[in-house]
Amino acid sequence: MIRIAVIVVILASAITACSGGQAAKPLNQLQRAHSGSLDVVMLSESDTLRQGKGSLVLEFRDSAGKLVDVGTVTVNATMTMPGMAPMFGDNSVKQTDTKGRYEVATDLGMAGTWRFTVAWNGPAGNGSVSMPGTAL
Ligand SMILES: [Cu+2]
Repeated sequence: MIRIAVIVVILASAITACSGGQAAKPLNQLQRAHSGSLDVVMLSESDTLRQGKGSLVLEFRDSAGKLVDVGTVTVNATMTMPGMAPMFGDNSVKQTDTKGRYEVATDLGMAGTWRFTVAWNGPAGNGSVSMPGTAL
């Protein structure tokens, strides 16, 4: 009887897993920073950012957790290393069909901890936050 229950549970979870169809993979929150009433959230399909070409998602949320359209967004990534000139990542930001959510194509030339500066200018005013991000 227990064995049947286990099989039922496994089948149920398999069906749940498949019912997503072509829905996007769930995203992991990598970082979150506040600026006034805005939360800036960095998300990725994996647990880290990727060295070389990769991608991340930025979301802007109000204190109630709702997405906020912030207009134009820029992302700069730098890495400082002792005794070396700082490195710069190459990021291109694209607004998605969902207001307040942005896709960022990243190109991070080295594994390690990068410092991201996210700036915005639009309906929610302008501002910027800084957050770390680890590329592997
Ligand atoms: Cu470096």
